[in-house]
Order: sequence, then structure tokens, then C-alpha cells
Amino acid sequence: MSHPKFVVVGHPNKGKSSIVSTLTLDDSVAISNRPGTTTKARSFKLIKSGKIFYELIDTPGFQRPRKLLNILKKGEPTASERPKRVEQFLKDYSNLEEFKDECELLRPIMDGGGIIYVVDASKPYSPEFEQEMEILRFCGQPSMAILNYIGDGDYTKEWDSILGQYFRIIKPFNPLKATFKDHIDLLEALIHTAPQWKEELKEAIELLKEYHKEQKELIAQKITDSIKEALSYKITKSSLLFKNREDALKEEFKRDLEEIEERLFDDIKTILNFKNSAFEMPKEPIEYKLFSKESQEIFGLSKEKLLLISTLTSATAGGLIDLAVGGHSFFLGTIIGGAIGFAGANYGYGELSKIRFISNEKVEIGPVKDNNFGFILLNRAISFANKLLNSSHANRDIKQLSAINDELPIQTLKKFASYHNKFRENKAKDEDVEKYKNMILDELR
Ligand SMILES: Nc1nc2c(ncn2[C@@H]2O[C@H](COP(=O)(O)OP(=O)(O)OP(=O)(O)O)[C@@H](O)[C@H]2O)c(=O)[nH]1
Ligand SMILES: [Mg+2]
Repeated sequence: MSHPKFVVVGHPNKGKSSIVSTLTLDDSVAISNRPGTTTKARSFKLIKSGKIFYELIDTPGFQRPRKLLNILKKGEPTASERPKRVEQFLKDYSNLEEFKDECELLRPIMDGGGIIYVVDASKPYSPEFEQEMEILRFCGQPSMAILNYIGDGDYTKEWDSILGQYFRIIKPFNPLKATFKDHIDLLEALIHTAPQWKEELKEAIELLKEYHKEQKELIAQKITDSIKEALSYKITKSSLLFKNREDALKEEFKRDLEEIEERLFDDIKTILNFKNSAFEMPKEPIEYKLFSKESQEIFGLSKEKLLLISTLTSATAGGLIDLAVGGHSFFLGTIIGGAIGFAGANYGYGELSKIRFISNEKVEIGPVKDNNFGFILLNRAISFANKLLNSSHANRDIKQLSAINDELPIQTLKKFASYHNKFRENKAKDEDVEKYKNMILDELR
């Protein structure tokens, strides 16, 4: 059975490619503020597990609509003759430079694609658009119009009354700000546009909802695995290698933890189909760095909250862990080197870890015992995941981590803290991991 296929057409620079990118969850679609970015018709399919949900064809904008319309109208063809006229035009003009863009955009329509006509309703209507709409009507294919808003103006009323004469379905859709719900709503509108694909589109909507749920589940799982790994992380090295080189060992330890986070962020990007390098985590400004004073301030908990949690938590916390670890290693060997704190000398809530001799040959560092570390990782991961979950694939701005506004209730923080303790001590059971994952899932929007 054929899958739904729509051709996205319109004037140059009105957001056609942005719409294709958003609806196919594909950030490889070329978008720029320069008119004429798209020069060839190009197909993008939303495919999952080998199943094609639907196909969208990105096209160049109309260049010579008036001239083309005159050619098509010659001899005043009847309604039934019109599509044949377009076919004939494609035959006659396909090798000519003059109508290169028109041929690119009309061919996939005549091959059976439905039409999505895009206008910028932040700018006023002008008669040249009428010629484009007339041409599209010649094709005799099902069609809908999308009102995009690139600037701040609002000429919806004006556009509505004109588009209404050509299209049965008119829908506002902002490809840069579209949420998952907007995406689904647009697919619903496509059902009314092209009833011949009703069943396929309905199925696509259901599959897309499932896919979205799966993506969130996967992200929550990855965040859980990553925090568990980071909180229990330690390295053991030959003491000869690091004799008098404690700083190098500390740096290696921190670098490894940063890498665990980087891998998580890459995994989240992959799950959500973000491949474009514009989404690379920037290293500046400093708050992006895991071990920075700023990161601790933005993503960590306040001293007061930490204290409250540690007094509420029955599991070991804060100072107790310090003693436990210190005492333990005391019997095995001597604690050497300074403790590793966060970047700010006077700011740190606690030490990250101490370097310990665990025998004459071996030194060990980790796991991190500062209670805030788990929360910093957690908040950064949730911030990153939510940023991408709410980012359309057409939005090519560099993504930035931002502070989490709605602070979690103290009971939730307490639960997180107790799981963090279990992770650190490698005492988490499968059910703990599952519960932690579900708590993360609750935070994904
Ligand atoms: N603010 C805002 N900008 C948008 C929106 N949609 C598109 N743009 C911007 O408008 C410009 C053109 O977008 P494209 O998607 O490349 O437009 P196009 O119609 O494919 O352009 P051509 O391929 O040149 O015909 C880009 O700079 C987009 O970022 C929108 O909804 N809001
Ligand atoms: Mg384009």
C-alpha cells in the first residue's frame, strides 16, 4: 500500500524546508534565511523500524508564476484538461533553465503527491501569490495551506479570506516552535486534506505517539544508567605511576566523569534524531562545564536544601560518607594528596573524592562523595533532555543548558538523594533502578 506523500510548496524563503524538517524530525534539511536555499526537489521520509510513516518532498520556491500561469491558461482549458496541461508543460520545459524551479516543484505533485502550500502570514498578501495558487489548482491534487509566521506581523484575516477560496483546510503552524501536539494536530489536518490516506495517516499518528513515548523511556533509562555509572565511578591505578603526580590522577578522574556525561548527551541526541553539529555542547561559557562553580550554582542544590535532605534521609549522607570512606581507607592505607573539590576554592560544598593507597602498589580515587554531585548531574541531564525534547528539528540555534525553574519538592529530592547513595555504594537493586528511571520520566516534558 502506498504511504502518504505530500509536496511542500510556496514562495521562496517562507519556511517550506523548516516545515519538512520539523515534520520528518530531520535536522539535515537545508534551511537558511537566503531565498533560493532549496534548488532541487528532495524527498524526506519519516521511517521507524522499516515502516514509512509518511513522505514529504521539499521543493524550491516559485520563480516565474505569472509566466507559467499564462502558458497553462492558453486556450482556456476545461477543469478536466488542466492536469494534462501541467503534464505537457513538464514535458516541454523540463530541460529549460527558465522554469527549472517550477519543474522541480510540479513534478512530484504530478507524480501523486498531495500539496502543502506555505505562506508567511506575518507579511501582507499580494497578488503574485494568487498566480501560485492558480497553478496549484491546475494540478488537481488534494491540498492544504499552512500559515507560517516568520516575522512579528499578523495578517491572518487577510490571508484566510484569500486562501479560503483555494484551500479547504488552512492551518497555522510554526515549524520553529511546534510542539509534539502541534505536530499531531497537523497530521490530523492532513487526514481531512487527503482522505485517500486516511487509514495510513491515522496509523502514522498512533505510531508517532508510541515512538515519542519510547523515546522518553529510552532517555530516562540512559540518564539513569549514566548517573548510576558516574556516582559509583572510581579508578584504580598503579601507585608508582602516580607517585607525586596526584594532580594528573585527579584530572583523569574528572575527565572520565565528564566523558560519561558527554556520552549521555550524545545518546540523547541520537535518540531524538539530532545529528547536526550545531547542537554540539559548547564549552564556553563556563557553566557548560560539569566541574565548574557556575554549574554547581545553577544545577546544584543550595546548602540549606542539602542539609535538609541529609537530616531527612536515613541513608548515609554528607559527613557520614566522608567518615565511612575515610575510615575504611585508613585501615587499608594512607590517604594521600588533597581532596578534589569543585572549581571554586571557597564555594565547594564538599570534596569530590580523596586519593587513597589501597595497597602498596595501588592507588584509588572515587567514587564522588559530595551529595550535590548527583543533583548536578541529574539537573543537567534533565535540562538537556527537555531542551531537545522541546526543540524542533528546524531550529538550528545552538542549544544551551538552562537552569531548572520549578524546583522539586523536598520529598522528591530526598528520594533522589537516597537512590544516589545506593548508586554510589553499588547497592541499588533492579527495582531501585526502575523506580529512579520512572522518577526521571516524570521530569521529562
Ligand atoms: N521566526 C521564524 N523563522 C522562521 C520560521 N520558519 C522559517 N523561518 C526562517 O525563515 C528562513 C527561511 O526558512 P526555510 O525553511 O529555509 O524557507 P524555504 O521556504 O525552504 O526557503 P527556500 O528554500 O529558499 O525557498 C530561515 O531563516 C528560517 O529559520 C518561523 O516559523 N519563525
Ligand atoms: Mg527550502
